[in-house]
Formats: sequence, structure tokens, C-alpha cells
Amino acid sequence: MYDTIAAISTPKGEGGIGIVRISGKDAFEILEKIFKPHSKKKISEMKTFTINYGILHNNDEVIDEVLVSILRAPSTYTRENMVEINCHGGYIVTEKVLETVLRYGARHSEIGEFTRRAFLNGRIDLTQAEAVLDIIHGKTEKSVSLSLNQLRGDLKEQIATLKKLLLDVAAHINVVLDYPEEGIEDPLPLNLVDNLNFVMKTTDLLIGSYDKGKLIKEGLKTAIVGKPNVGKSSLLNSILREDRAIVTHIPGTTRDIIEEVINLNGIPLVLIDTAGIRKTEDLVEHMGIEKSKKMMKECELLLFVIDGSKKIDKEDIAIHENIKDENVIGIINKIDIKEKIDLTPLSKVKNWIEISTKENIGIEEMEEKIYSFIIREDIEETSQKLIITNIRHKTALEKTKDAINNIFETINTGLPMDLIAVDLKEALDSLSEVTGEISSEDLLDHIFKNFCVGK
Ligand SMILES: Nc1nc2c(ncn2[C@@H]2O[C@H](COP(=O)(O)OP(=O)(O)OP(=O)(O)O)[C@@H](O)[C@H]2O)c(=O)[nH]1
Ligand SMILES: [Mg+2]
Repeated sequence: MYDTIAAISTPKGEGGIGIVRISGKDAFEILEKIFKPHSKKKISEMKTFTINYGILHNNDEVIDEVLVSILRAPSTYTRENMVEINCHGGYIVTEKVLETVLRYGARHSEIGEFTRRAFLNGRIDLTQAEAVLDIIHGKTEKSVSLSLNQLRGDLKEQIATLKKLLLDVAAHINVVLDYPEEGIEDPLPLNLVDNLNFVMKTTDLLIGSYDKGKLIKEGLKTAIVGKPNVGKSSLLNSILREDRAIVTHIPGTTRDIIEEVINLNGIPLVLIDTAGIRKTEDLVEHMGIEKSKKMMKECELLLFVIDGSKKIDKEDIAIHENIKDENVIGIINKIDIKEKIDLTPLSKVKNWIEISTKENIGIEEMEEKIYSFIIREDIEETSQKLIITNIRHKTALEKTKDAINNIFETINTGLPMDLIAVDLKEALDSLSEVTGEISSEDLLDHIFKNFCVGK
């Protein structure tokens, strides 16, 4: 049993309604003291999952006219008794409602404490708690739909299946180790080897799904680079379909980094417009160029823009030399005043797209090409299967995989059986880390600090 916590669960600001949430053993006692229901019922007479109209007060002072939801343990978000007070939205009223609740004995909750209780009280596992956070922070429908699968318990169930298979193996090993006199020859019968193979294959698939999961969840940091005046800012504006960045005919217009997120068929693309790179004496422009170069290193995708109305020059070639890896798409802009240009000096770039931001030619085709470039395979097809999106899960599953690998090695080289027992425990423990059956306070603090108050 934990103490009673309360917080405002709706965003700060003016709105139609604000919600103050209470959870814990004294939730109803506190409510009894500050709520006068229109029905004149006692709180204890109110049924669970009912909404009750009345006045919230502090002795003689009326705080607000409210609707109160009564949620009785254990079928609640935290598995504790809970109360949700729907009051008028707005800074003052919601704050006053909360203040009153705190005055009568609740403690202000910490960030993410409601969800933390849901976890500690065993209603959800850690993967589901993390899914709640991902849903709140979700940038696209696709990423939210992955998180919803996780919240539903898909990953939790998968891990439970794997653990069950490993426990069968462990049971057998224990018998062999405990009763050597039985003289069990075969260290592992075939069906148990199958168990190990299945765990191996599944962890491998899950680990392999992470890159895709991360892409859907976090998107791709994409820098638009090129020499001055080629149309980088115009390109950003075209994709955003608004005049976000300043565009002029003067080379060196963009001085600072401009960052915007767009939704490219469900992938959040973090687009970064940069200062055109060239040699300059201008201090401010120089600083902008340094940032551009840094972005070229940091970003996961580069859109390298050149001016299609002019021949390639030393400045284009200098930028081209700084391109490190494969993740670059070449954009030939200004094809409305097209010149025949020879792309041979820019041989690192394998994919070229022709556009005109001025005449709005090729923009949608460009977006499609960027999408297929970053997806590389059909994401629609795989989105049905289980995809992990969390580095913590990936790291733990890698430990599982290593442990299973060790077991196979022990079997193949005829090493003593007790080694298998050690690795089996490691495999089981790392699976328990994913779901949070094994977790430290530090880890929980780390996960829940990213939540909002009142969630
Ligand atoms: N003809 C033509 N002109 C364009 C096109 N796209 C951009 N421009 C012009 O090119 C000039 C430079 O455009 P910007 O978008 O400011 O170029 P930039 O690469 O951001 O330049 P810096 O910020 O200085 O590095 C402006 O005068 C634009 O109107 C195009 O497709 N066709
Ligand atoms: Mg610019």
C-alpha cells in the first residue's frame, strides 16, 4: 500500500476541462471532505466507474462545479482507488482544485508516478509502461500504432513465451545435474534443442526489427546541404508547403540552422536547412557554415542540393568531398532553367532527383524517392509483425542471444553441463530485464522521468 498522490493530468493552460487525478488508499476519504454531490450520496454508496455531479469546496468556499469519476481498486489505472475530478479548464481553477486535494492529505505526485504504480502494482509490465510514454510522445500514426501493440502486451507475451521455453530446458538440466546417478546420457533431448533454436531465432528477429522501429518512432535527421544560393531554403519551404525559411537571391542568406519535422508517409523526417557552404570572411556566415559541416556529420541522411542551371564548380566539389557515407540523395534544383551538366565529379552520389522549387516540378516524386530510399524494403508488410523500438529492449535481447550462443557452444564442444545452467540463468534474467521483472530503482527513475506529471 502506498500513500495517496494527486496531480493535474491535463496540459497547463486554458481549456474546456481540466482533470485532477488522485490515487491511493485515502483517495475516497479525501474526496468525502471536499465534494458535495448533487445526489447527496456518500462516496461509499457511489458505484465504481460512475461520474457524479456536484460542488467541490474547501469548507465554506466553493472551488468549482465538477464531475467526479469514482474508480475503485483493483480495476483502475494504478490498481488503487482512484478519483478523477473534471473541473473547468484554466490555470487558476485546476490549480485550486489540486491545492484543495493536497490540503486534505494527498501528496503531489512525482513525474510518471501513476504509471510507475501501475507497474509496481503489477497491472502492466515495463514494456507497457514504456509504451504509454511512446504513445504520448508519438509523432506519427504509425509510431503510435506500434506503441499501442506494445501497450496491448504483444512484446510482454512474446517474452513470456520465450521464458517458458527456456524454463523447460532449465528444468531438464537441473534434473541431470541433481541426479547424476540416473545416468542421463543425452545432455539435451531434441525437443529442448528446438526450444533453444526458437528462442535464438525470435530474439534475432526482434533485434533485427529495432532499426525499423527506431526509424518509425524517432524518424530520421536529414540535413539539406549545398553551396550558397542553390535553393536549399526553397526546398525546405516546398516540402513544408509554407514560407518557413527566408529565401533571397543573395548567396549566404541562411545563417543559422532551421529545423522542422514533417510526416513522410508515417516516418517523422527531421528536416534541417543549413547555411550554404563556401569560403567566407563574414564572421556570422562562417559560424553558420561550421554548423552546417557539423550537421553533415551528425545527420543520418543528406539532401545534397546543386544548381541545375549552372555548371558544377569547385564549391560543389568541395562539399562532395566531405560526404562520408552512402546516405545521400542528390537534388538537382532549378531545372526550369536547365543547363546540361556533367555529374561525373560528384560520383559519390548514386541517386539524383531533378526538381524546380520555383515551378513546383518534381517535389512529390522527390518525396516518394526519399521515402523509398530510407525504407529500402516494404515497411507496410513488416508493420504487422512485432517490432521493437526501444534500445533498452535491444540491449537486453542481445544478452539473451549471446547466452543462447554460449549454450550451443557448450553442447557442441562437450563442456560440463553446469555451464549450460549458468547461461540459461543469464538468458532468463536478460528476458526479465525487458519486462522489468528484474529492474533497479535507477532504471525505473530513468524511464519514468520522461513522463508528464499526472500520468
Ligand atoms: N529559377 C529558379 N530559381 C530558384 C529555384 N529555387 C530557388 N531559386 C532561387 O534561388 C535563389 C536562392 O534560393 P535559396 O532557397 O535562398 O537558396 P539557399 O540554398 O537557401 O541559399 P543560402 O541560404 O544563401 O545558402 C532565390 O532567388 C530563389 O528564388 C528554382 O527552382 N528555379
Ligand atoms: Mg538558405
